[in-house]
Amino acid sequence: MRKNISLIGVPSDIGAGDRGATMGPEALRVAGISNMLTKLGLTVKDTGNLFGPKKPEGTAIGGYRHLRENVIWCKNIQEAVFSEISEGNLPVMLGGDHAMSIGSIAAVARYCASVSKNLCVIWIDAHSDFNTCDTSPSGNIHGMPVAVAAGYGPQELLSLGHAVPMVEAANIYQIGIRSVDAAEKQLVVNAGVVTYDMRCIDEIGMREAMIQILADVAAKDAYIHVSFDVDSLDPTIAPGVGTTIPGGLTYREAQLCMEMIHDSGRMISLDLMEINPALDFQNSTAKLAIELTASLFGRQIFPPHSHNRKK
Ligand SMILES: [Mn+2]
Repeated sequence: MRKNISLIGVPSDIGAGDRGATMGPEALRVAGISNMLTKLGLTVKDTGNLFGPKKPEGTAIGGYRHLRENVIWCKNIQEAVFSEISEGNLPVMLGGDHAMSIGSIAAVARYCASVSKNLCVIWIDAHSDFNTCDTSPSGNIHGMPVAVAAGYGPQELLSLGHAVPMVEAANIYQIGIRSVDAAEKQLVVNAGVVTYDMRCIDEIGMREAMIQILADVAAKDAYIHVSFDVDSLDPTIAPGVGTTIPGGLTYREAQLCMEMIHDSGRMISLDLMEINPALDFQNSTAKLAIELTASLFGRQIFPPHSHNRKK
């Protein structure tokens, strides 16, 4: 894994229904993200925050809320993330609402294409985020980024990528899903996104789910972009999100997921998304996100399978 980490703050709530994800990047800094990564032996550069339009009032136009402003944000993100990843750094986007991942995935997909490497996306979320203007009840673009990455969406967003789709749907692995709109469900199935929903995690367990996903990624010899929406976690441990859905990932399920992604050695970029301090309790959700991110970057209780465990 790359050892030079570039933090990129994206204080946007432009794609969300609720206000407040604009404070996410600061919450992650206050919770100590730089310090944690440095302690793991990594070199950390905080590039500061990107700028973009503030959220205007208003409802959806043509099925999209604030499409023009979303495009400006995602274009800025695409440029910043591409620049960092091209210099050999590992970009970590501090969100911000999840629509911003359109920008980071556009950048990472462009980079992978430029070095002739396959890309897989591990999308950890309560929602599929696979709406289009025809299926979205709200028009909020943070419910659409996976659809855009897979080639479904408005031209203004699709054209941020090097190609359409940015990522093949079959290379997108979703974990923690438990809230999908009815019409959206059909799109996810038709597109061929790989879905490990909460029932699946209940039935086979996180370990088996990750073994399957990472074996698939290894067979494709791909880099991994991790897009982590903190609403994937159970709301009892992660209250600071706009769209809490019961029945989410437990602390240990999430930790094991992160630990196993780290062990693959394939992660090339990361989004930490949808932390909303306005809805949080004493910054606990940002602190939890830092705990999980530490595992993603190699913090271990013991080296796996190396100590005096009974065979
Ligand atoms: Mn999401």
